[in-house]
Amino acid sequence: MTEKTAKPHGFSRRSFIKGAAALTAAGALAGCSPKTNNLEETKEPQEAPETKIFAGVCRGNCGGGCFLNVHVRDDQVVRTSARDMPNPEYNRICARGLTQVGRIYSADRVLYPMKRVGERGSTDFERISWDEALNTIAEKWTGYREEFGPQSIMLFYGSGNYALFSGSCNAVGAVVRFENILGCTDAGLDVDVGTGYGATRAHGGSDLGNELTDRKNAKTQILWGNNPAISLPHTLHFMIEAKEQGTRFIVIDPVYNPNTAKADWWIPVKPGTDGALALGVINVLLENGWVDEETLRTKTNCGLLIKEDGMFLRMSDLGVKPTEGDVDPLTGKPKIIDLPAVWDEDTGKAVAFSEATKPALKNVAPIEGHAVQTVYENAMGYISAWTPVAASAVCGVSEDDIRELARVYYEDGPVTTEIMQGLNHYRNAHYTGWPVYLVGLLTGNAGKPGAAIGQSEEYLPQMMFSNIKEACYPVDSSGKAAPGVSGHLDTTVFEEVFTSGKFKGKDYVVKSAYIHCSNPMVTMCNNDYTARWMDALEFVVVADMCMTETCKHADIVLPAAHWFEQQDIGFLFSSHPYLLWQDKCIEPLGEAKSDFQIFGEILDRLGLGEFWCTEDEYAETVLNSDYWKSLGCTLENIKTKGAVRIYPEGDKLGKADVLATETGRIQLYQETAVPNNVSTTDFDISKERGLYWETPQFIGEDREYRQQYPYSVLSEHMRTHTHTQWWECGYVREFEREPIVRINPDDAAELGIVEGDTVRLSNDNGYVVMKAAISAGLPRKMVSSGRSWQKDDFIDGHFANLSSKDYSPMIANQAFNDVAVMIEKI
Ligand SMILES: Nc1nc2c(c(=O)[nH]1)N[C@H]1C(S)=C(S)[C@@H](COP(=O)(O)OP(=O)(O)OC[C@H]3O[C@@H](n4cnc5c(=O)[nH]c(N)nc54)[C@H](O)[C@@H]3O)O[C@H]1N2
Ligand SMILES: Nc1nc2c(c(=O)[nH]1)N[C@H]1C(S)=C(S)[C@@H](COP(=O)(O)OP(=O)(O)OC[C@H]3O[C@@H](n4cnc5c(=O)[nH]c(N)nc54)[C@H](O)[C@@H]3O)O[C@H]1N2
Ligand code: SF4
Ligand SMILES: [Mo]
Repeated sequence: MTEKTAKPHGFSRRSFIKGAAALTAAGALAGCSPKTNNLEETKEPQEAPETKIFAGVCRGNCGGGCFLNVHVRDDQVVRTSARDMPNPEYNRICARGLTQVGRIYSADRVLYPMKRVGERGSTDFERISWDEALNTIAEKWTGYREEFGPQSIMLFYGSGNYALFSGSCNAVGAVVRFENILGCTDAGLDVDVGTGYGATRAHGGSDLGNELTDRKNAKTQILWGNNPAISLPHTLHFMIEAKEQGTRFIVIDPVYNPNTAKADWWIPVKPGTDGALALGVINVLLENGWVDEETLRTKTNCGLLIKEDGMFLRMSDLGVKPTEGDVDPLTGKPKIIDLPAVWDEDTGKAVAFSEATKPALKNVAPIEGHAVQTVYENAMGYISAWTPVAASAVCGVSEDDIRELARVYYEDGPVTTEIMQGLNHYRNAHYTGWPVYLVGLLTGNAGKPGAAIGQSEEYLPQMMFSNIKEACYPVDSSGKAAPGVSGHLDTTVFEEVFTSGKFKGKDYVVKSAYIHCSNPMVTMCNNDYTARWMDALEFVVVADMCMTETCKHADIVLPAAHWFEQQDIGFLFSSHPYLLWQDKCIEPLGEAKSDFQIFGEILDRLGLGEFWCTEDEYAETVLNSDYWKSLGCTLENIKTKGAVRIYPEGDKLGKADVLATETGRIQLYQETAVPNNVSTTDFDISKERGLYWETPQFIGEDREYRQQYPYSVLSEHMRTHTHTQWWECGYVREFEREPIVRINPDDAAELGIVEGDTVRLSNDNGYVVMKAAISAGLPRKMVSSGRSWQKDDFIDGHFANLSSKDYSPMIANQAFNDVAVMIEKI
């Protein structure tokens, strides 16, 4: 497609842009798109260069995946604009999408392979050739592999690019094939999994969200720990349009922010205490009989019987031999079926739960010598303590408001509850997730038009229907399969493992890391710790588009091509149901290469090139599954149509009639718990079986730590950055020049701080110095700050130093907001 442009007057556009590119390559342009000043005018009028428009996908981890037009003139990207989706309701772009040009031609682009010649952390690098870079990697890695084994190389990848070939989709991206061929250690971001892990206890699976276009069917929509105005800007209009059509808009958030400003009702909960709020709501629902007995008996596991050892009474306890079911794809063995029993009041017998017409909810006498308690009794034992009075004392929401919220779920449905990560970035996130999801589930507010709970567009389930086996575990010509990764490490153990060469008492040597699509020096908790683990490694390679704080700790930096400099497929988004095609719009700048190509060239030099393939072959393999075929999701279709839906029109994501739990029902108790944290050796099972909630580790008002450090710290996902991305974009700098911390006016007055003062935030982990701003949107004793800045942006210290790198033994989930500090004016 082409666009005729106005004839440029007076100077040759072609020569000026070429000149600008050369300047940029030399690092002389300050992170902006080509400028038009100081250029000599040519006398000869020239033909207007043609503008070509290509398909582009904006695909950092803002969850957006906006479909863009990339306007190219003279082999230069000159502009981006929103591109039409098949359903125009999904057409979107934001200020970041509009400033992509500033990233491509940023002075901070990495244009050539570089090797470190100074200290780790310094900017002393020297340009080297691709041959030298790849040969050094191959030589080092071959040595480590031979001496210590394949696990001695660790692949760490983040969320920089949600695309199939060169990105970081952790389900089916080519990066997964790369690491399985290497047989290396797998590592990545330990983030965003706490609430979901807890929610899984309630319903067994992933989110129960509906497509965003369903929002208008809700009578009530509740944002519970979600900031779409900033974090998912392309989704907010669905919510606001529904509001305009009469859907009530409720926001549960400690902060008065742009979403709250639009709310019909704002519920200002204390940070990290939503679990208490939800338990208070459940208490009201059950005390008032607003969850009817029929629901409790037939839609929940409340009738199941718990023995004294905490395990369910099963049919085998009653002498019924277990049977074999389908083969479990994970173990390759048949599943053993030994159903939990209930006491059926209709027949006066203990039977398999699925046989009973009226499972007893309480007072079941011992059965064949087993004293039992029902799940209902167990749950009520806990819930009854969470009266509105008790819940209000912890979460700060009034008793009346807790009762009113319960009433809304009971009477004002269908209710859609939209949850993102506001509940998640605390140490107690999984204890919060379970009761919060129960509120929606117990009131029937899931799996129906207008009724849903979770994130509206969560696509991991669809990705899992790909042909992962052949795409990610390739076979060579002799029939030998790629070995698969040798192990997984969570960040919390990196330093210990890298320095001791041991993991859980066994030898586990890691010598080298390859960092792909991530900036962990800024994005992982505790920057000092991240520097320590990176520096504990002998050889670090970072592939990035720009010279991040992480690159500065690398031995070799590889220039990754920008998204528009390569073909790819946008895969895994949270805001629309499409796979999107990315054209190669321009040649990579400098000597940049696509990551897909880099992976292949590294494997070639390690003698493993036979396992690699072309991009088209990769896509065709991934999409070669019944699921994708049934939807017409072929490579050909994606290339020609640009956008192809990933589930049928009108198909709800959040089917909640049969849940993915053992009983297919809502759970209020589970007998076992598997930690999602590889370093865990021990945990307290008594906290993990039934409902249980505790305050966050550092910001809980009952915690001693808080006495010394009275301010909780919220990390804001910034409007101008997607995590750290766009830091290199000059336009963005013009909007937001430096980090600031926002403080409530009364707190500021108490501290003697006024707008613009320099302040120091500190705690046991570290400190940061930046400017203060006064904001009445924040509650007392809670401050907030954008979390995407790099070390050089701060007056002193680092924001990422305030957080602790440790997490709950149950789940590898970094607790970015479980941070308390003291504040001094300096
Ligand atoms: N512009 C931009 N967009 C992004 C990102 C980005 O960096 N920049 N990052 C993306 C990623 S990976 C993620 S995970 C998402 C995160 O997206 P969100 O989860 O929407 O963002 P957060 O800012 O973490 O928090 C959401 C809201 O929760 C509130 N909150 C904080 N603590 C609590 C609490 O204890 N209880 C309740 N009820 N609310 C609380 C905050 O005030 C905020 O309004 O954003 C994605 N989108
Ligand atoms: N304090 C605090 N920290 C947080 C959070 C918080 O709320 N508070 N949120 C956390 C969350 S929710 C998340 S998801 C993480 C995200 O953490 P990261 O994934 O580490 O975040 P990004 O800053 O997006 O880093 C991506 C990097 O990949 C690069 N990149 C982009 N595209 C490509 C490509 O195609 N190839 C290569 N090789 N590189 C590419 C970018 O330039 C960028 O440097 O951050 C977490 N960190
Ligand atoms: S940054 Fe996110 S919202 Fe903005 S254009 Fe890109 S994908 Fe869309
Ligand atoms: Mo995230």
